[in-house]
This record gives sequence, structure tokens and C-alpha cells, in this order.
Amino acid sequence: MKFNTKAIHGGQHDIDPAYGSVMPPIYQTSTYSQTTPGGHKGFEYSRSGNPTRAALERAFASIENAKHGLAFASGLAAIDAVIKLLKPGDEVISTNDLYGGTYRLFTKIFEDFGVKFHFIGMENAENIEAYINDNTKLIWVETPTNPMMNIIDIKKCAGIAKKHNILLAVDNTFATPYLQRPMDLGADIVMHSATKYLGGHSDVVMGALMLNDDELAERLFFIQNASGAVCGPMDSFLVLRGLKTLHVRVQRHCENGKKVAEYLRDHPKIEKVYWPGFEEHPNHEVAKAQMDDFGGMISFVTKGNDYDEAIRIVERLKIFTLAESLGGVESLAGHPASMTHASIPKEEREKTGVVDALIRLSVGIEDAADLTADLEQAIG
Ligand code: P1T
Repeated sequence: MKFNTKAIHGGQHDIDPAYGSVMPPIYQTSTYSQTTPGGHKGFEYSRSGNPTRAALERAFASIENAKHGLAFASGLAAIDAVIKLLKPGDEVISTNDLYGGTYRLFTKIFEDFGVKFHFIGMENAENIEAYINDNTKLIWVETPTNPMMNIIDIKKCAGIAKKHNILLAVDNTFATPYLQRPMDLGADIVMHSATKYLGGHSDVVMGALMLNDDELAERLFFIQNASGAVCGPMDSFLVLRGLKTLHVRVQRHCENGKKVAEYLRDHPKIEKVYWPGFEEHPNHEVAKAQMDDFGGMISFVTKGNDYDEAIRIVERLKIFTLAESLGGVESLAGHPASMTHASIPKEEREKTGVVDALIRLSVGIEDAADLTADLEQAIG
């Protein structure tokens, strides 16, 4: 099955044997009757499993070319489950530019449990080797990174991980499986904030993990059930509905993203635009090789790195909404230093380019001319 067909039909067999509904029923139930202890029809309690969530989890697996899918209450809950595979003393090598909440989870929660994190630049995947020792259990890659749009070579990371028998997890939130399929490039775990492009309509908070290895999937299913950060049936339904248009939406995000990125690059009041579709992007060739297009996420800084001017721009925008999050049909603008990445200490985030004058755009699927006109009136 090709991707566009999978987005609509992947894993959606036998969803309603009772009436043949085309969409799965929303099984809004916490529990299921049993004829005798253990005598049930495959579901016993909705933390462990729910038919609507199961339909979504099969769809998650399908779109990432994975065998297993797991849905969580949020993207961070999915990441939390992955780190719970580890024990005190274990070490993780992570991308240094990444979502602020992921950094906060790693440093403020799991470091206290004795897990050690190395945050490093992975634009040259070879950099990873120097940090590997006997305790290294996981490589955590976000690509494109949030918010600097760095590109990391997934295939090279997978080669290094395999050589040293380390797990490779890829946060594929920014790219989506429509553009990039980490499983095919050798990742062990794919993670998503399904809140973003997978859901696509800014109406649900959810996370996803996709896996091939049966034993790893079993361990993560155990953690999902034992820790309990699952999503509800209504949210499962909404994300399943969102998935059905993922390919059409992301195609338009890419088209609009290109137009907005090019508009900003040519603007005399803009200092620098970060978007992997530009030939001058340091890892443009890697992006071209591992992505099918370059997406609708763009970051930029104003001329002279002017913080006040950046704030004025985000305040003046009318079609772009100033808000956290990304990946919905509507365009959003964010100020990472004070919003999504505020939990990273200033000196740390500035090392990776997250300066106070940085603005991040999630380019939506409105008319591109309206979006550039909005930026024109806001930048002035
Ligand atoms: O918000 P949540 O569903 O828990 O997902 C966390 C998360 C994980 N990974 C990436 C790459 C993310 O961007 C996020 C969430 N990010 C935002 C809310 C944001 O505005 O960047």
C-alpha cells in the first residue's frame, strides 16, 4: 500500500463487525463485561486497551512502516515511557537542540533518577561516537530539530547505534511520516507529538510510539499500561480522523512553507531564515536524501538580532496566531525563548541559536499570499 492509501486505510480492518461503520465507534467505556474471570472479547480495562485506541494504534504503526503502535496522553508521556526503559547509571546521547519540554523531562525528572544525558550537536553524526561508553543505552534524535531546523542523518545514527548495540529513537514530529520514515532508515523507536501534524487540527494533545521489535514493543506496552499515561477514546477518534488527511495537509504545508521561507529570506529586515529546503542550509543534502520535502516549520531572526522588534512582529501578526504548538491547519507564530524553550537555561539555548530575537513559524494551509501579506504588515 502506498502512503496516501495507508493514511486512510492503514490498520483499519474489521473496525465495526456489528454494523460496518466506516469510522470506528467511539468506545467511551472504562471497562468490559466478562462472562467468567478472563472471559472477555479482547478488552478488559481501557487503560490496558480500548477498541478505538487500538484502531488508532494500528494506523500509527501503518503510517510509520512499523509493526506496533502505541498511543499516549501526550508527546511527553510517550517520551517518558521510552526513558523508563532505562535504569539508574544508564546514559543517553541526545540532540542538543530539541523541544524545551523534552529537555526539561530529561534534566529535571530523569537526571534525579540517575539517568545521565549528554546533549550534543549531531549535525555530524560522527560526533556521537566520542560520547559512547558501556553505559550508553539510547540515542535520542530530533530531526528537523525544534526550533533551529537542524538536520541529523538518521541512517548514519542508526549505523552507529547498531554497531554499539544501542537503541535509536527518532522524534519525527516536525517531519511526519509523509516526509520522513525513520524506521526504514534503521531507527528502533519512532516518537511523535501527535498533538501536531498527525492530529493536525489543534484540538487534541497526544503522543505516539512506533516500533518493529516485538520484545521492545512488549516492554513499552507494559510501561504504557503500568504507568497509565494513555489517551481517551474520543481523542483517539479525533486523531484517527486527522490522519486521513495527513498527506494532503502536509503537501500544502510544504508548498506554503517554501513560499513563506523564500519571502522571509528576501526581506531586508530579516537577518537569517532557518529552513532545510534552502541550498545554503548546512545539511540540505541530508534533508534531500532522507526527506521527501522540507515541511512548513521555519525559524528566523530579525536584522541586528533585535528582541524588541521580534516581539513587535509577533504581536502585530493577524492571521498567524501567537501560540505554542505547531502542525495544525492554521498558521501559528511562537517566540521560543519565552514560550516553548523557556525551560532551557538562556546560556544553553543560546549556544544552539535560540536567541531572544528568534521567531518560529508553523506555516498552515491557508492561502500563501495571505500569509506573506500578514508577515509584510507585521514586519513593516
Ligand atoms: O506537547 P506534547 O504533545 O507533550 O509533545 C511534546 C513534544 C515532543 N517533541 C516535539 C518535537 C515537540 O515539538 C513537542 C511539543 N512541542 C510544542 C508544544 C511546541 O510548540 O514546540
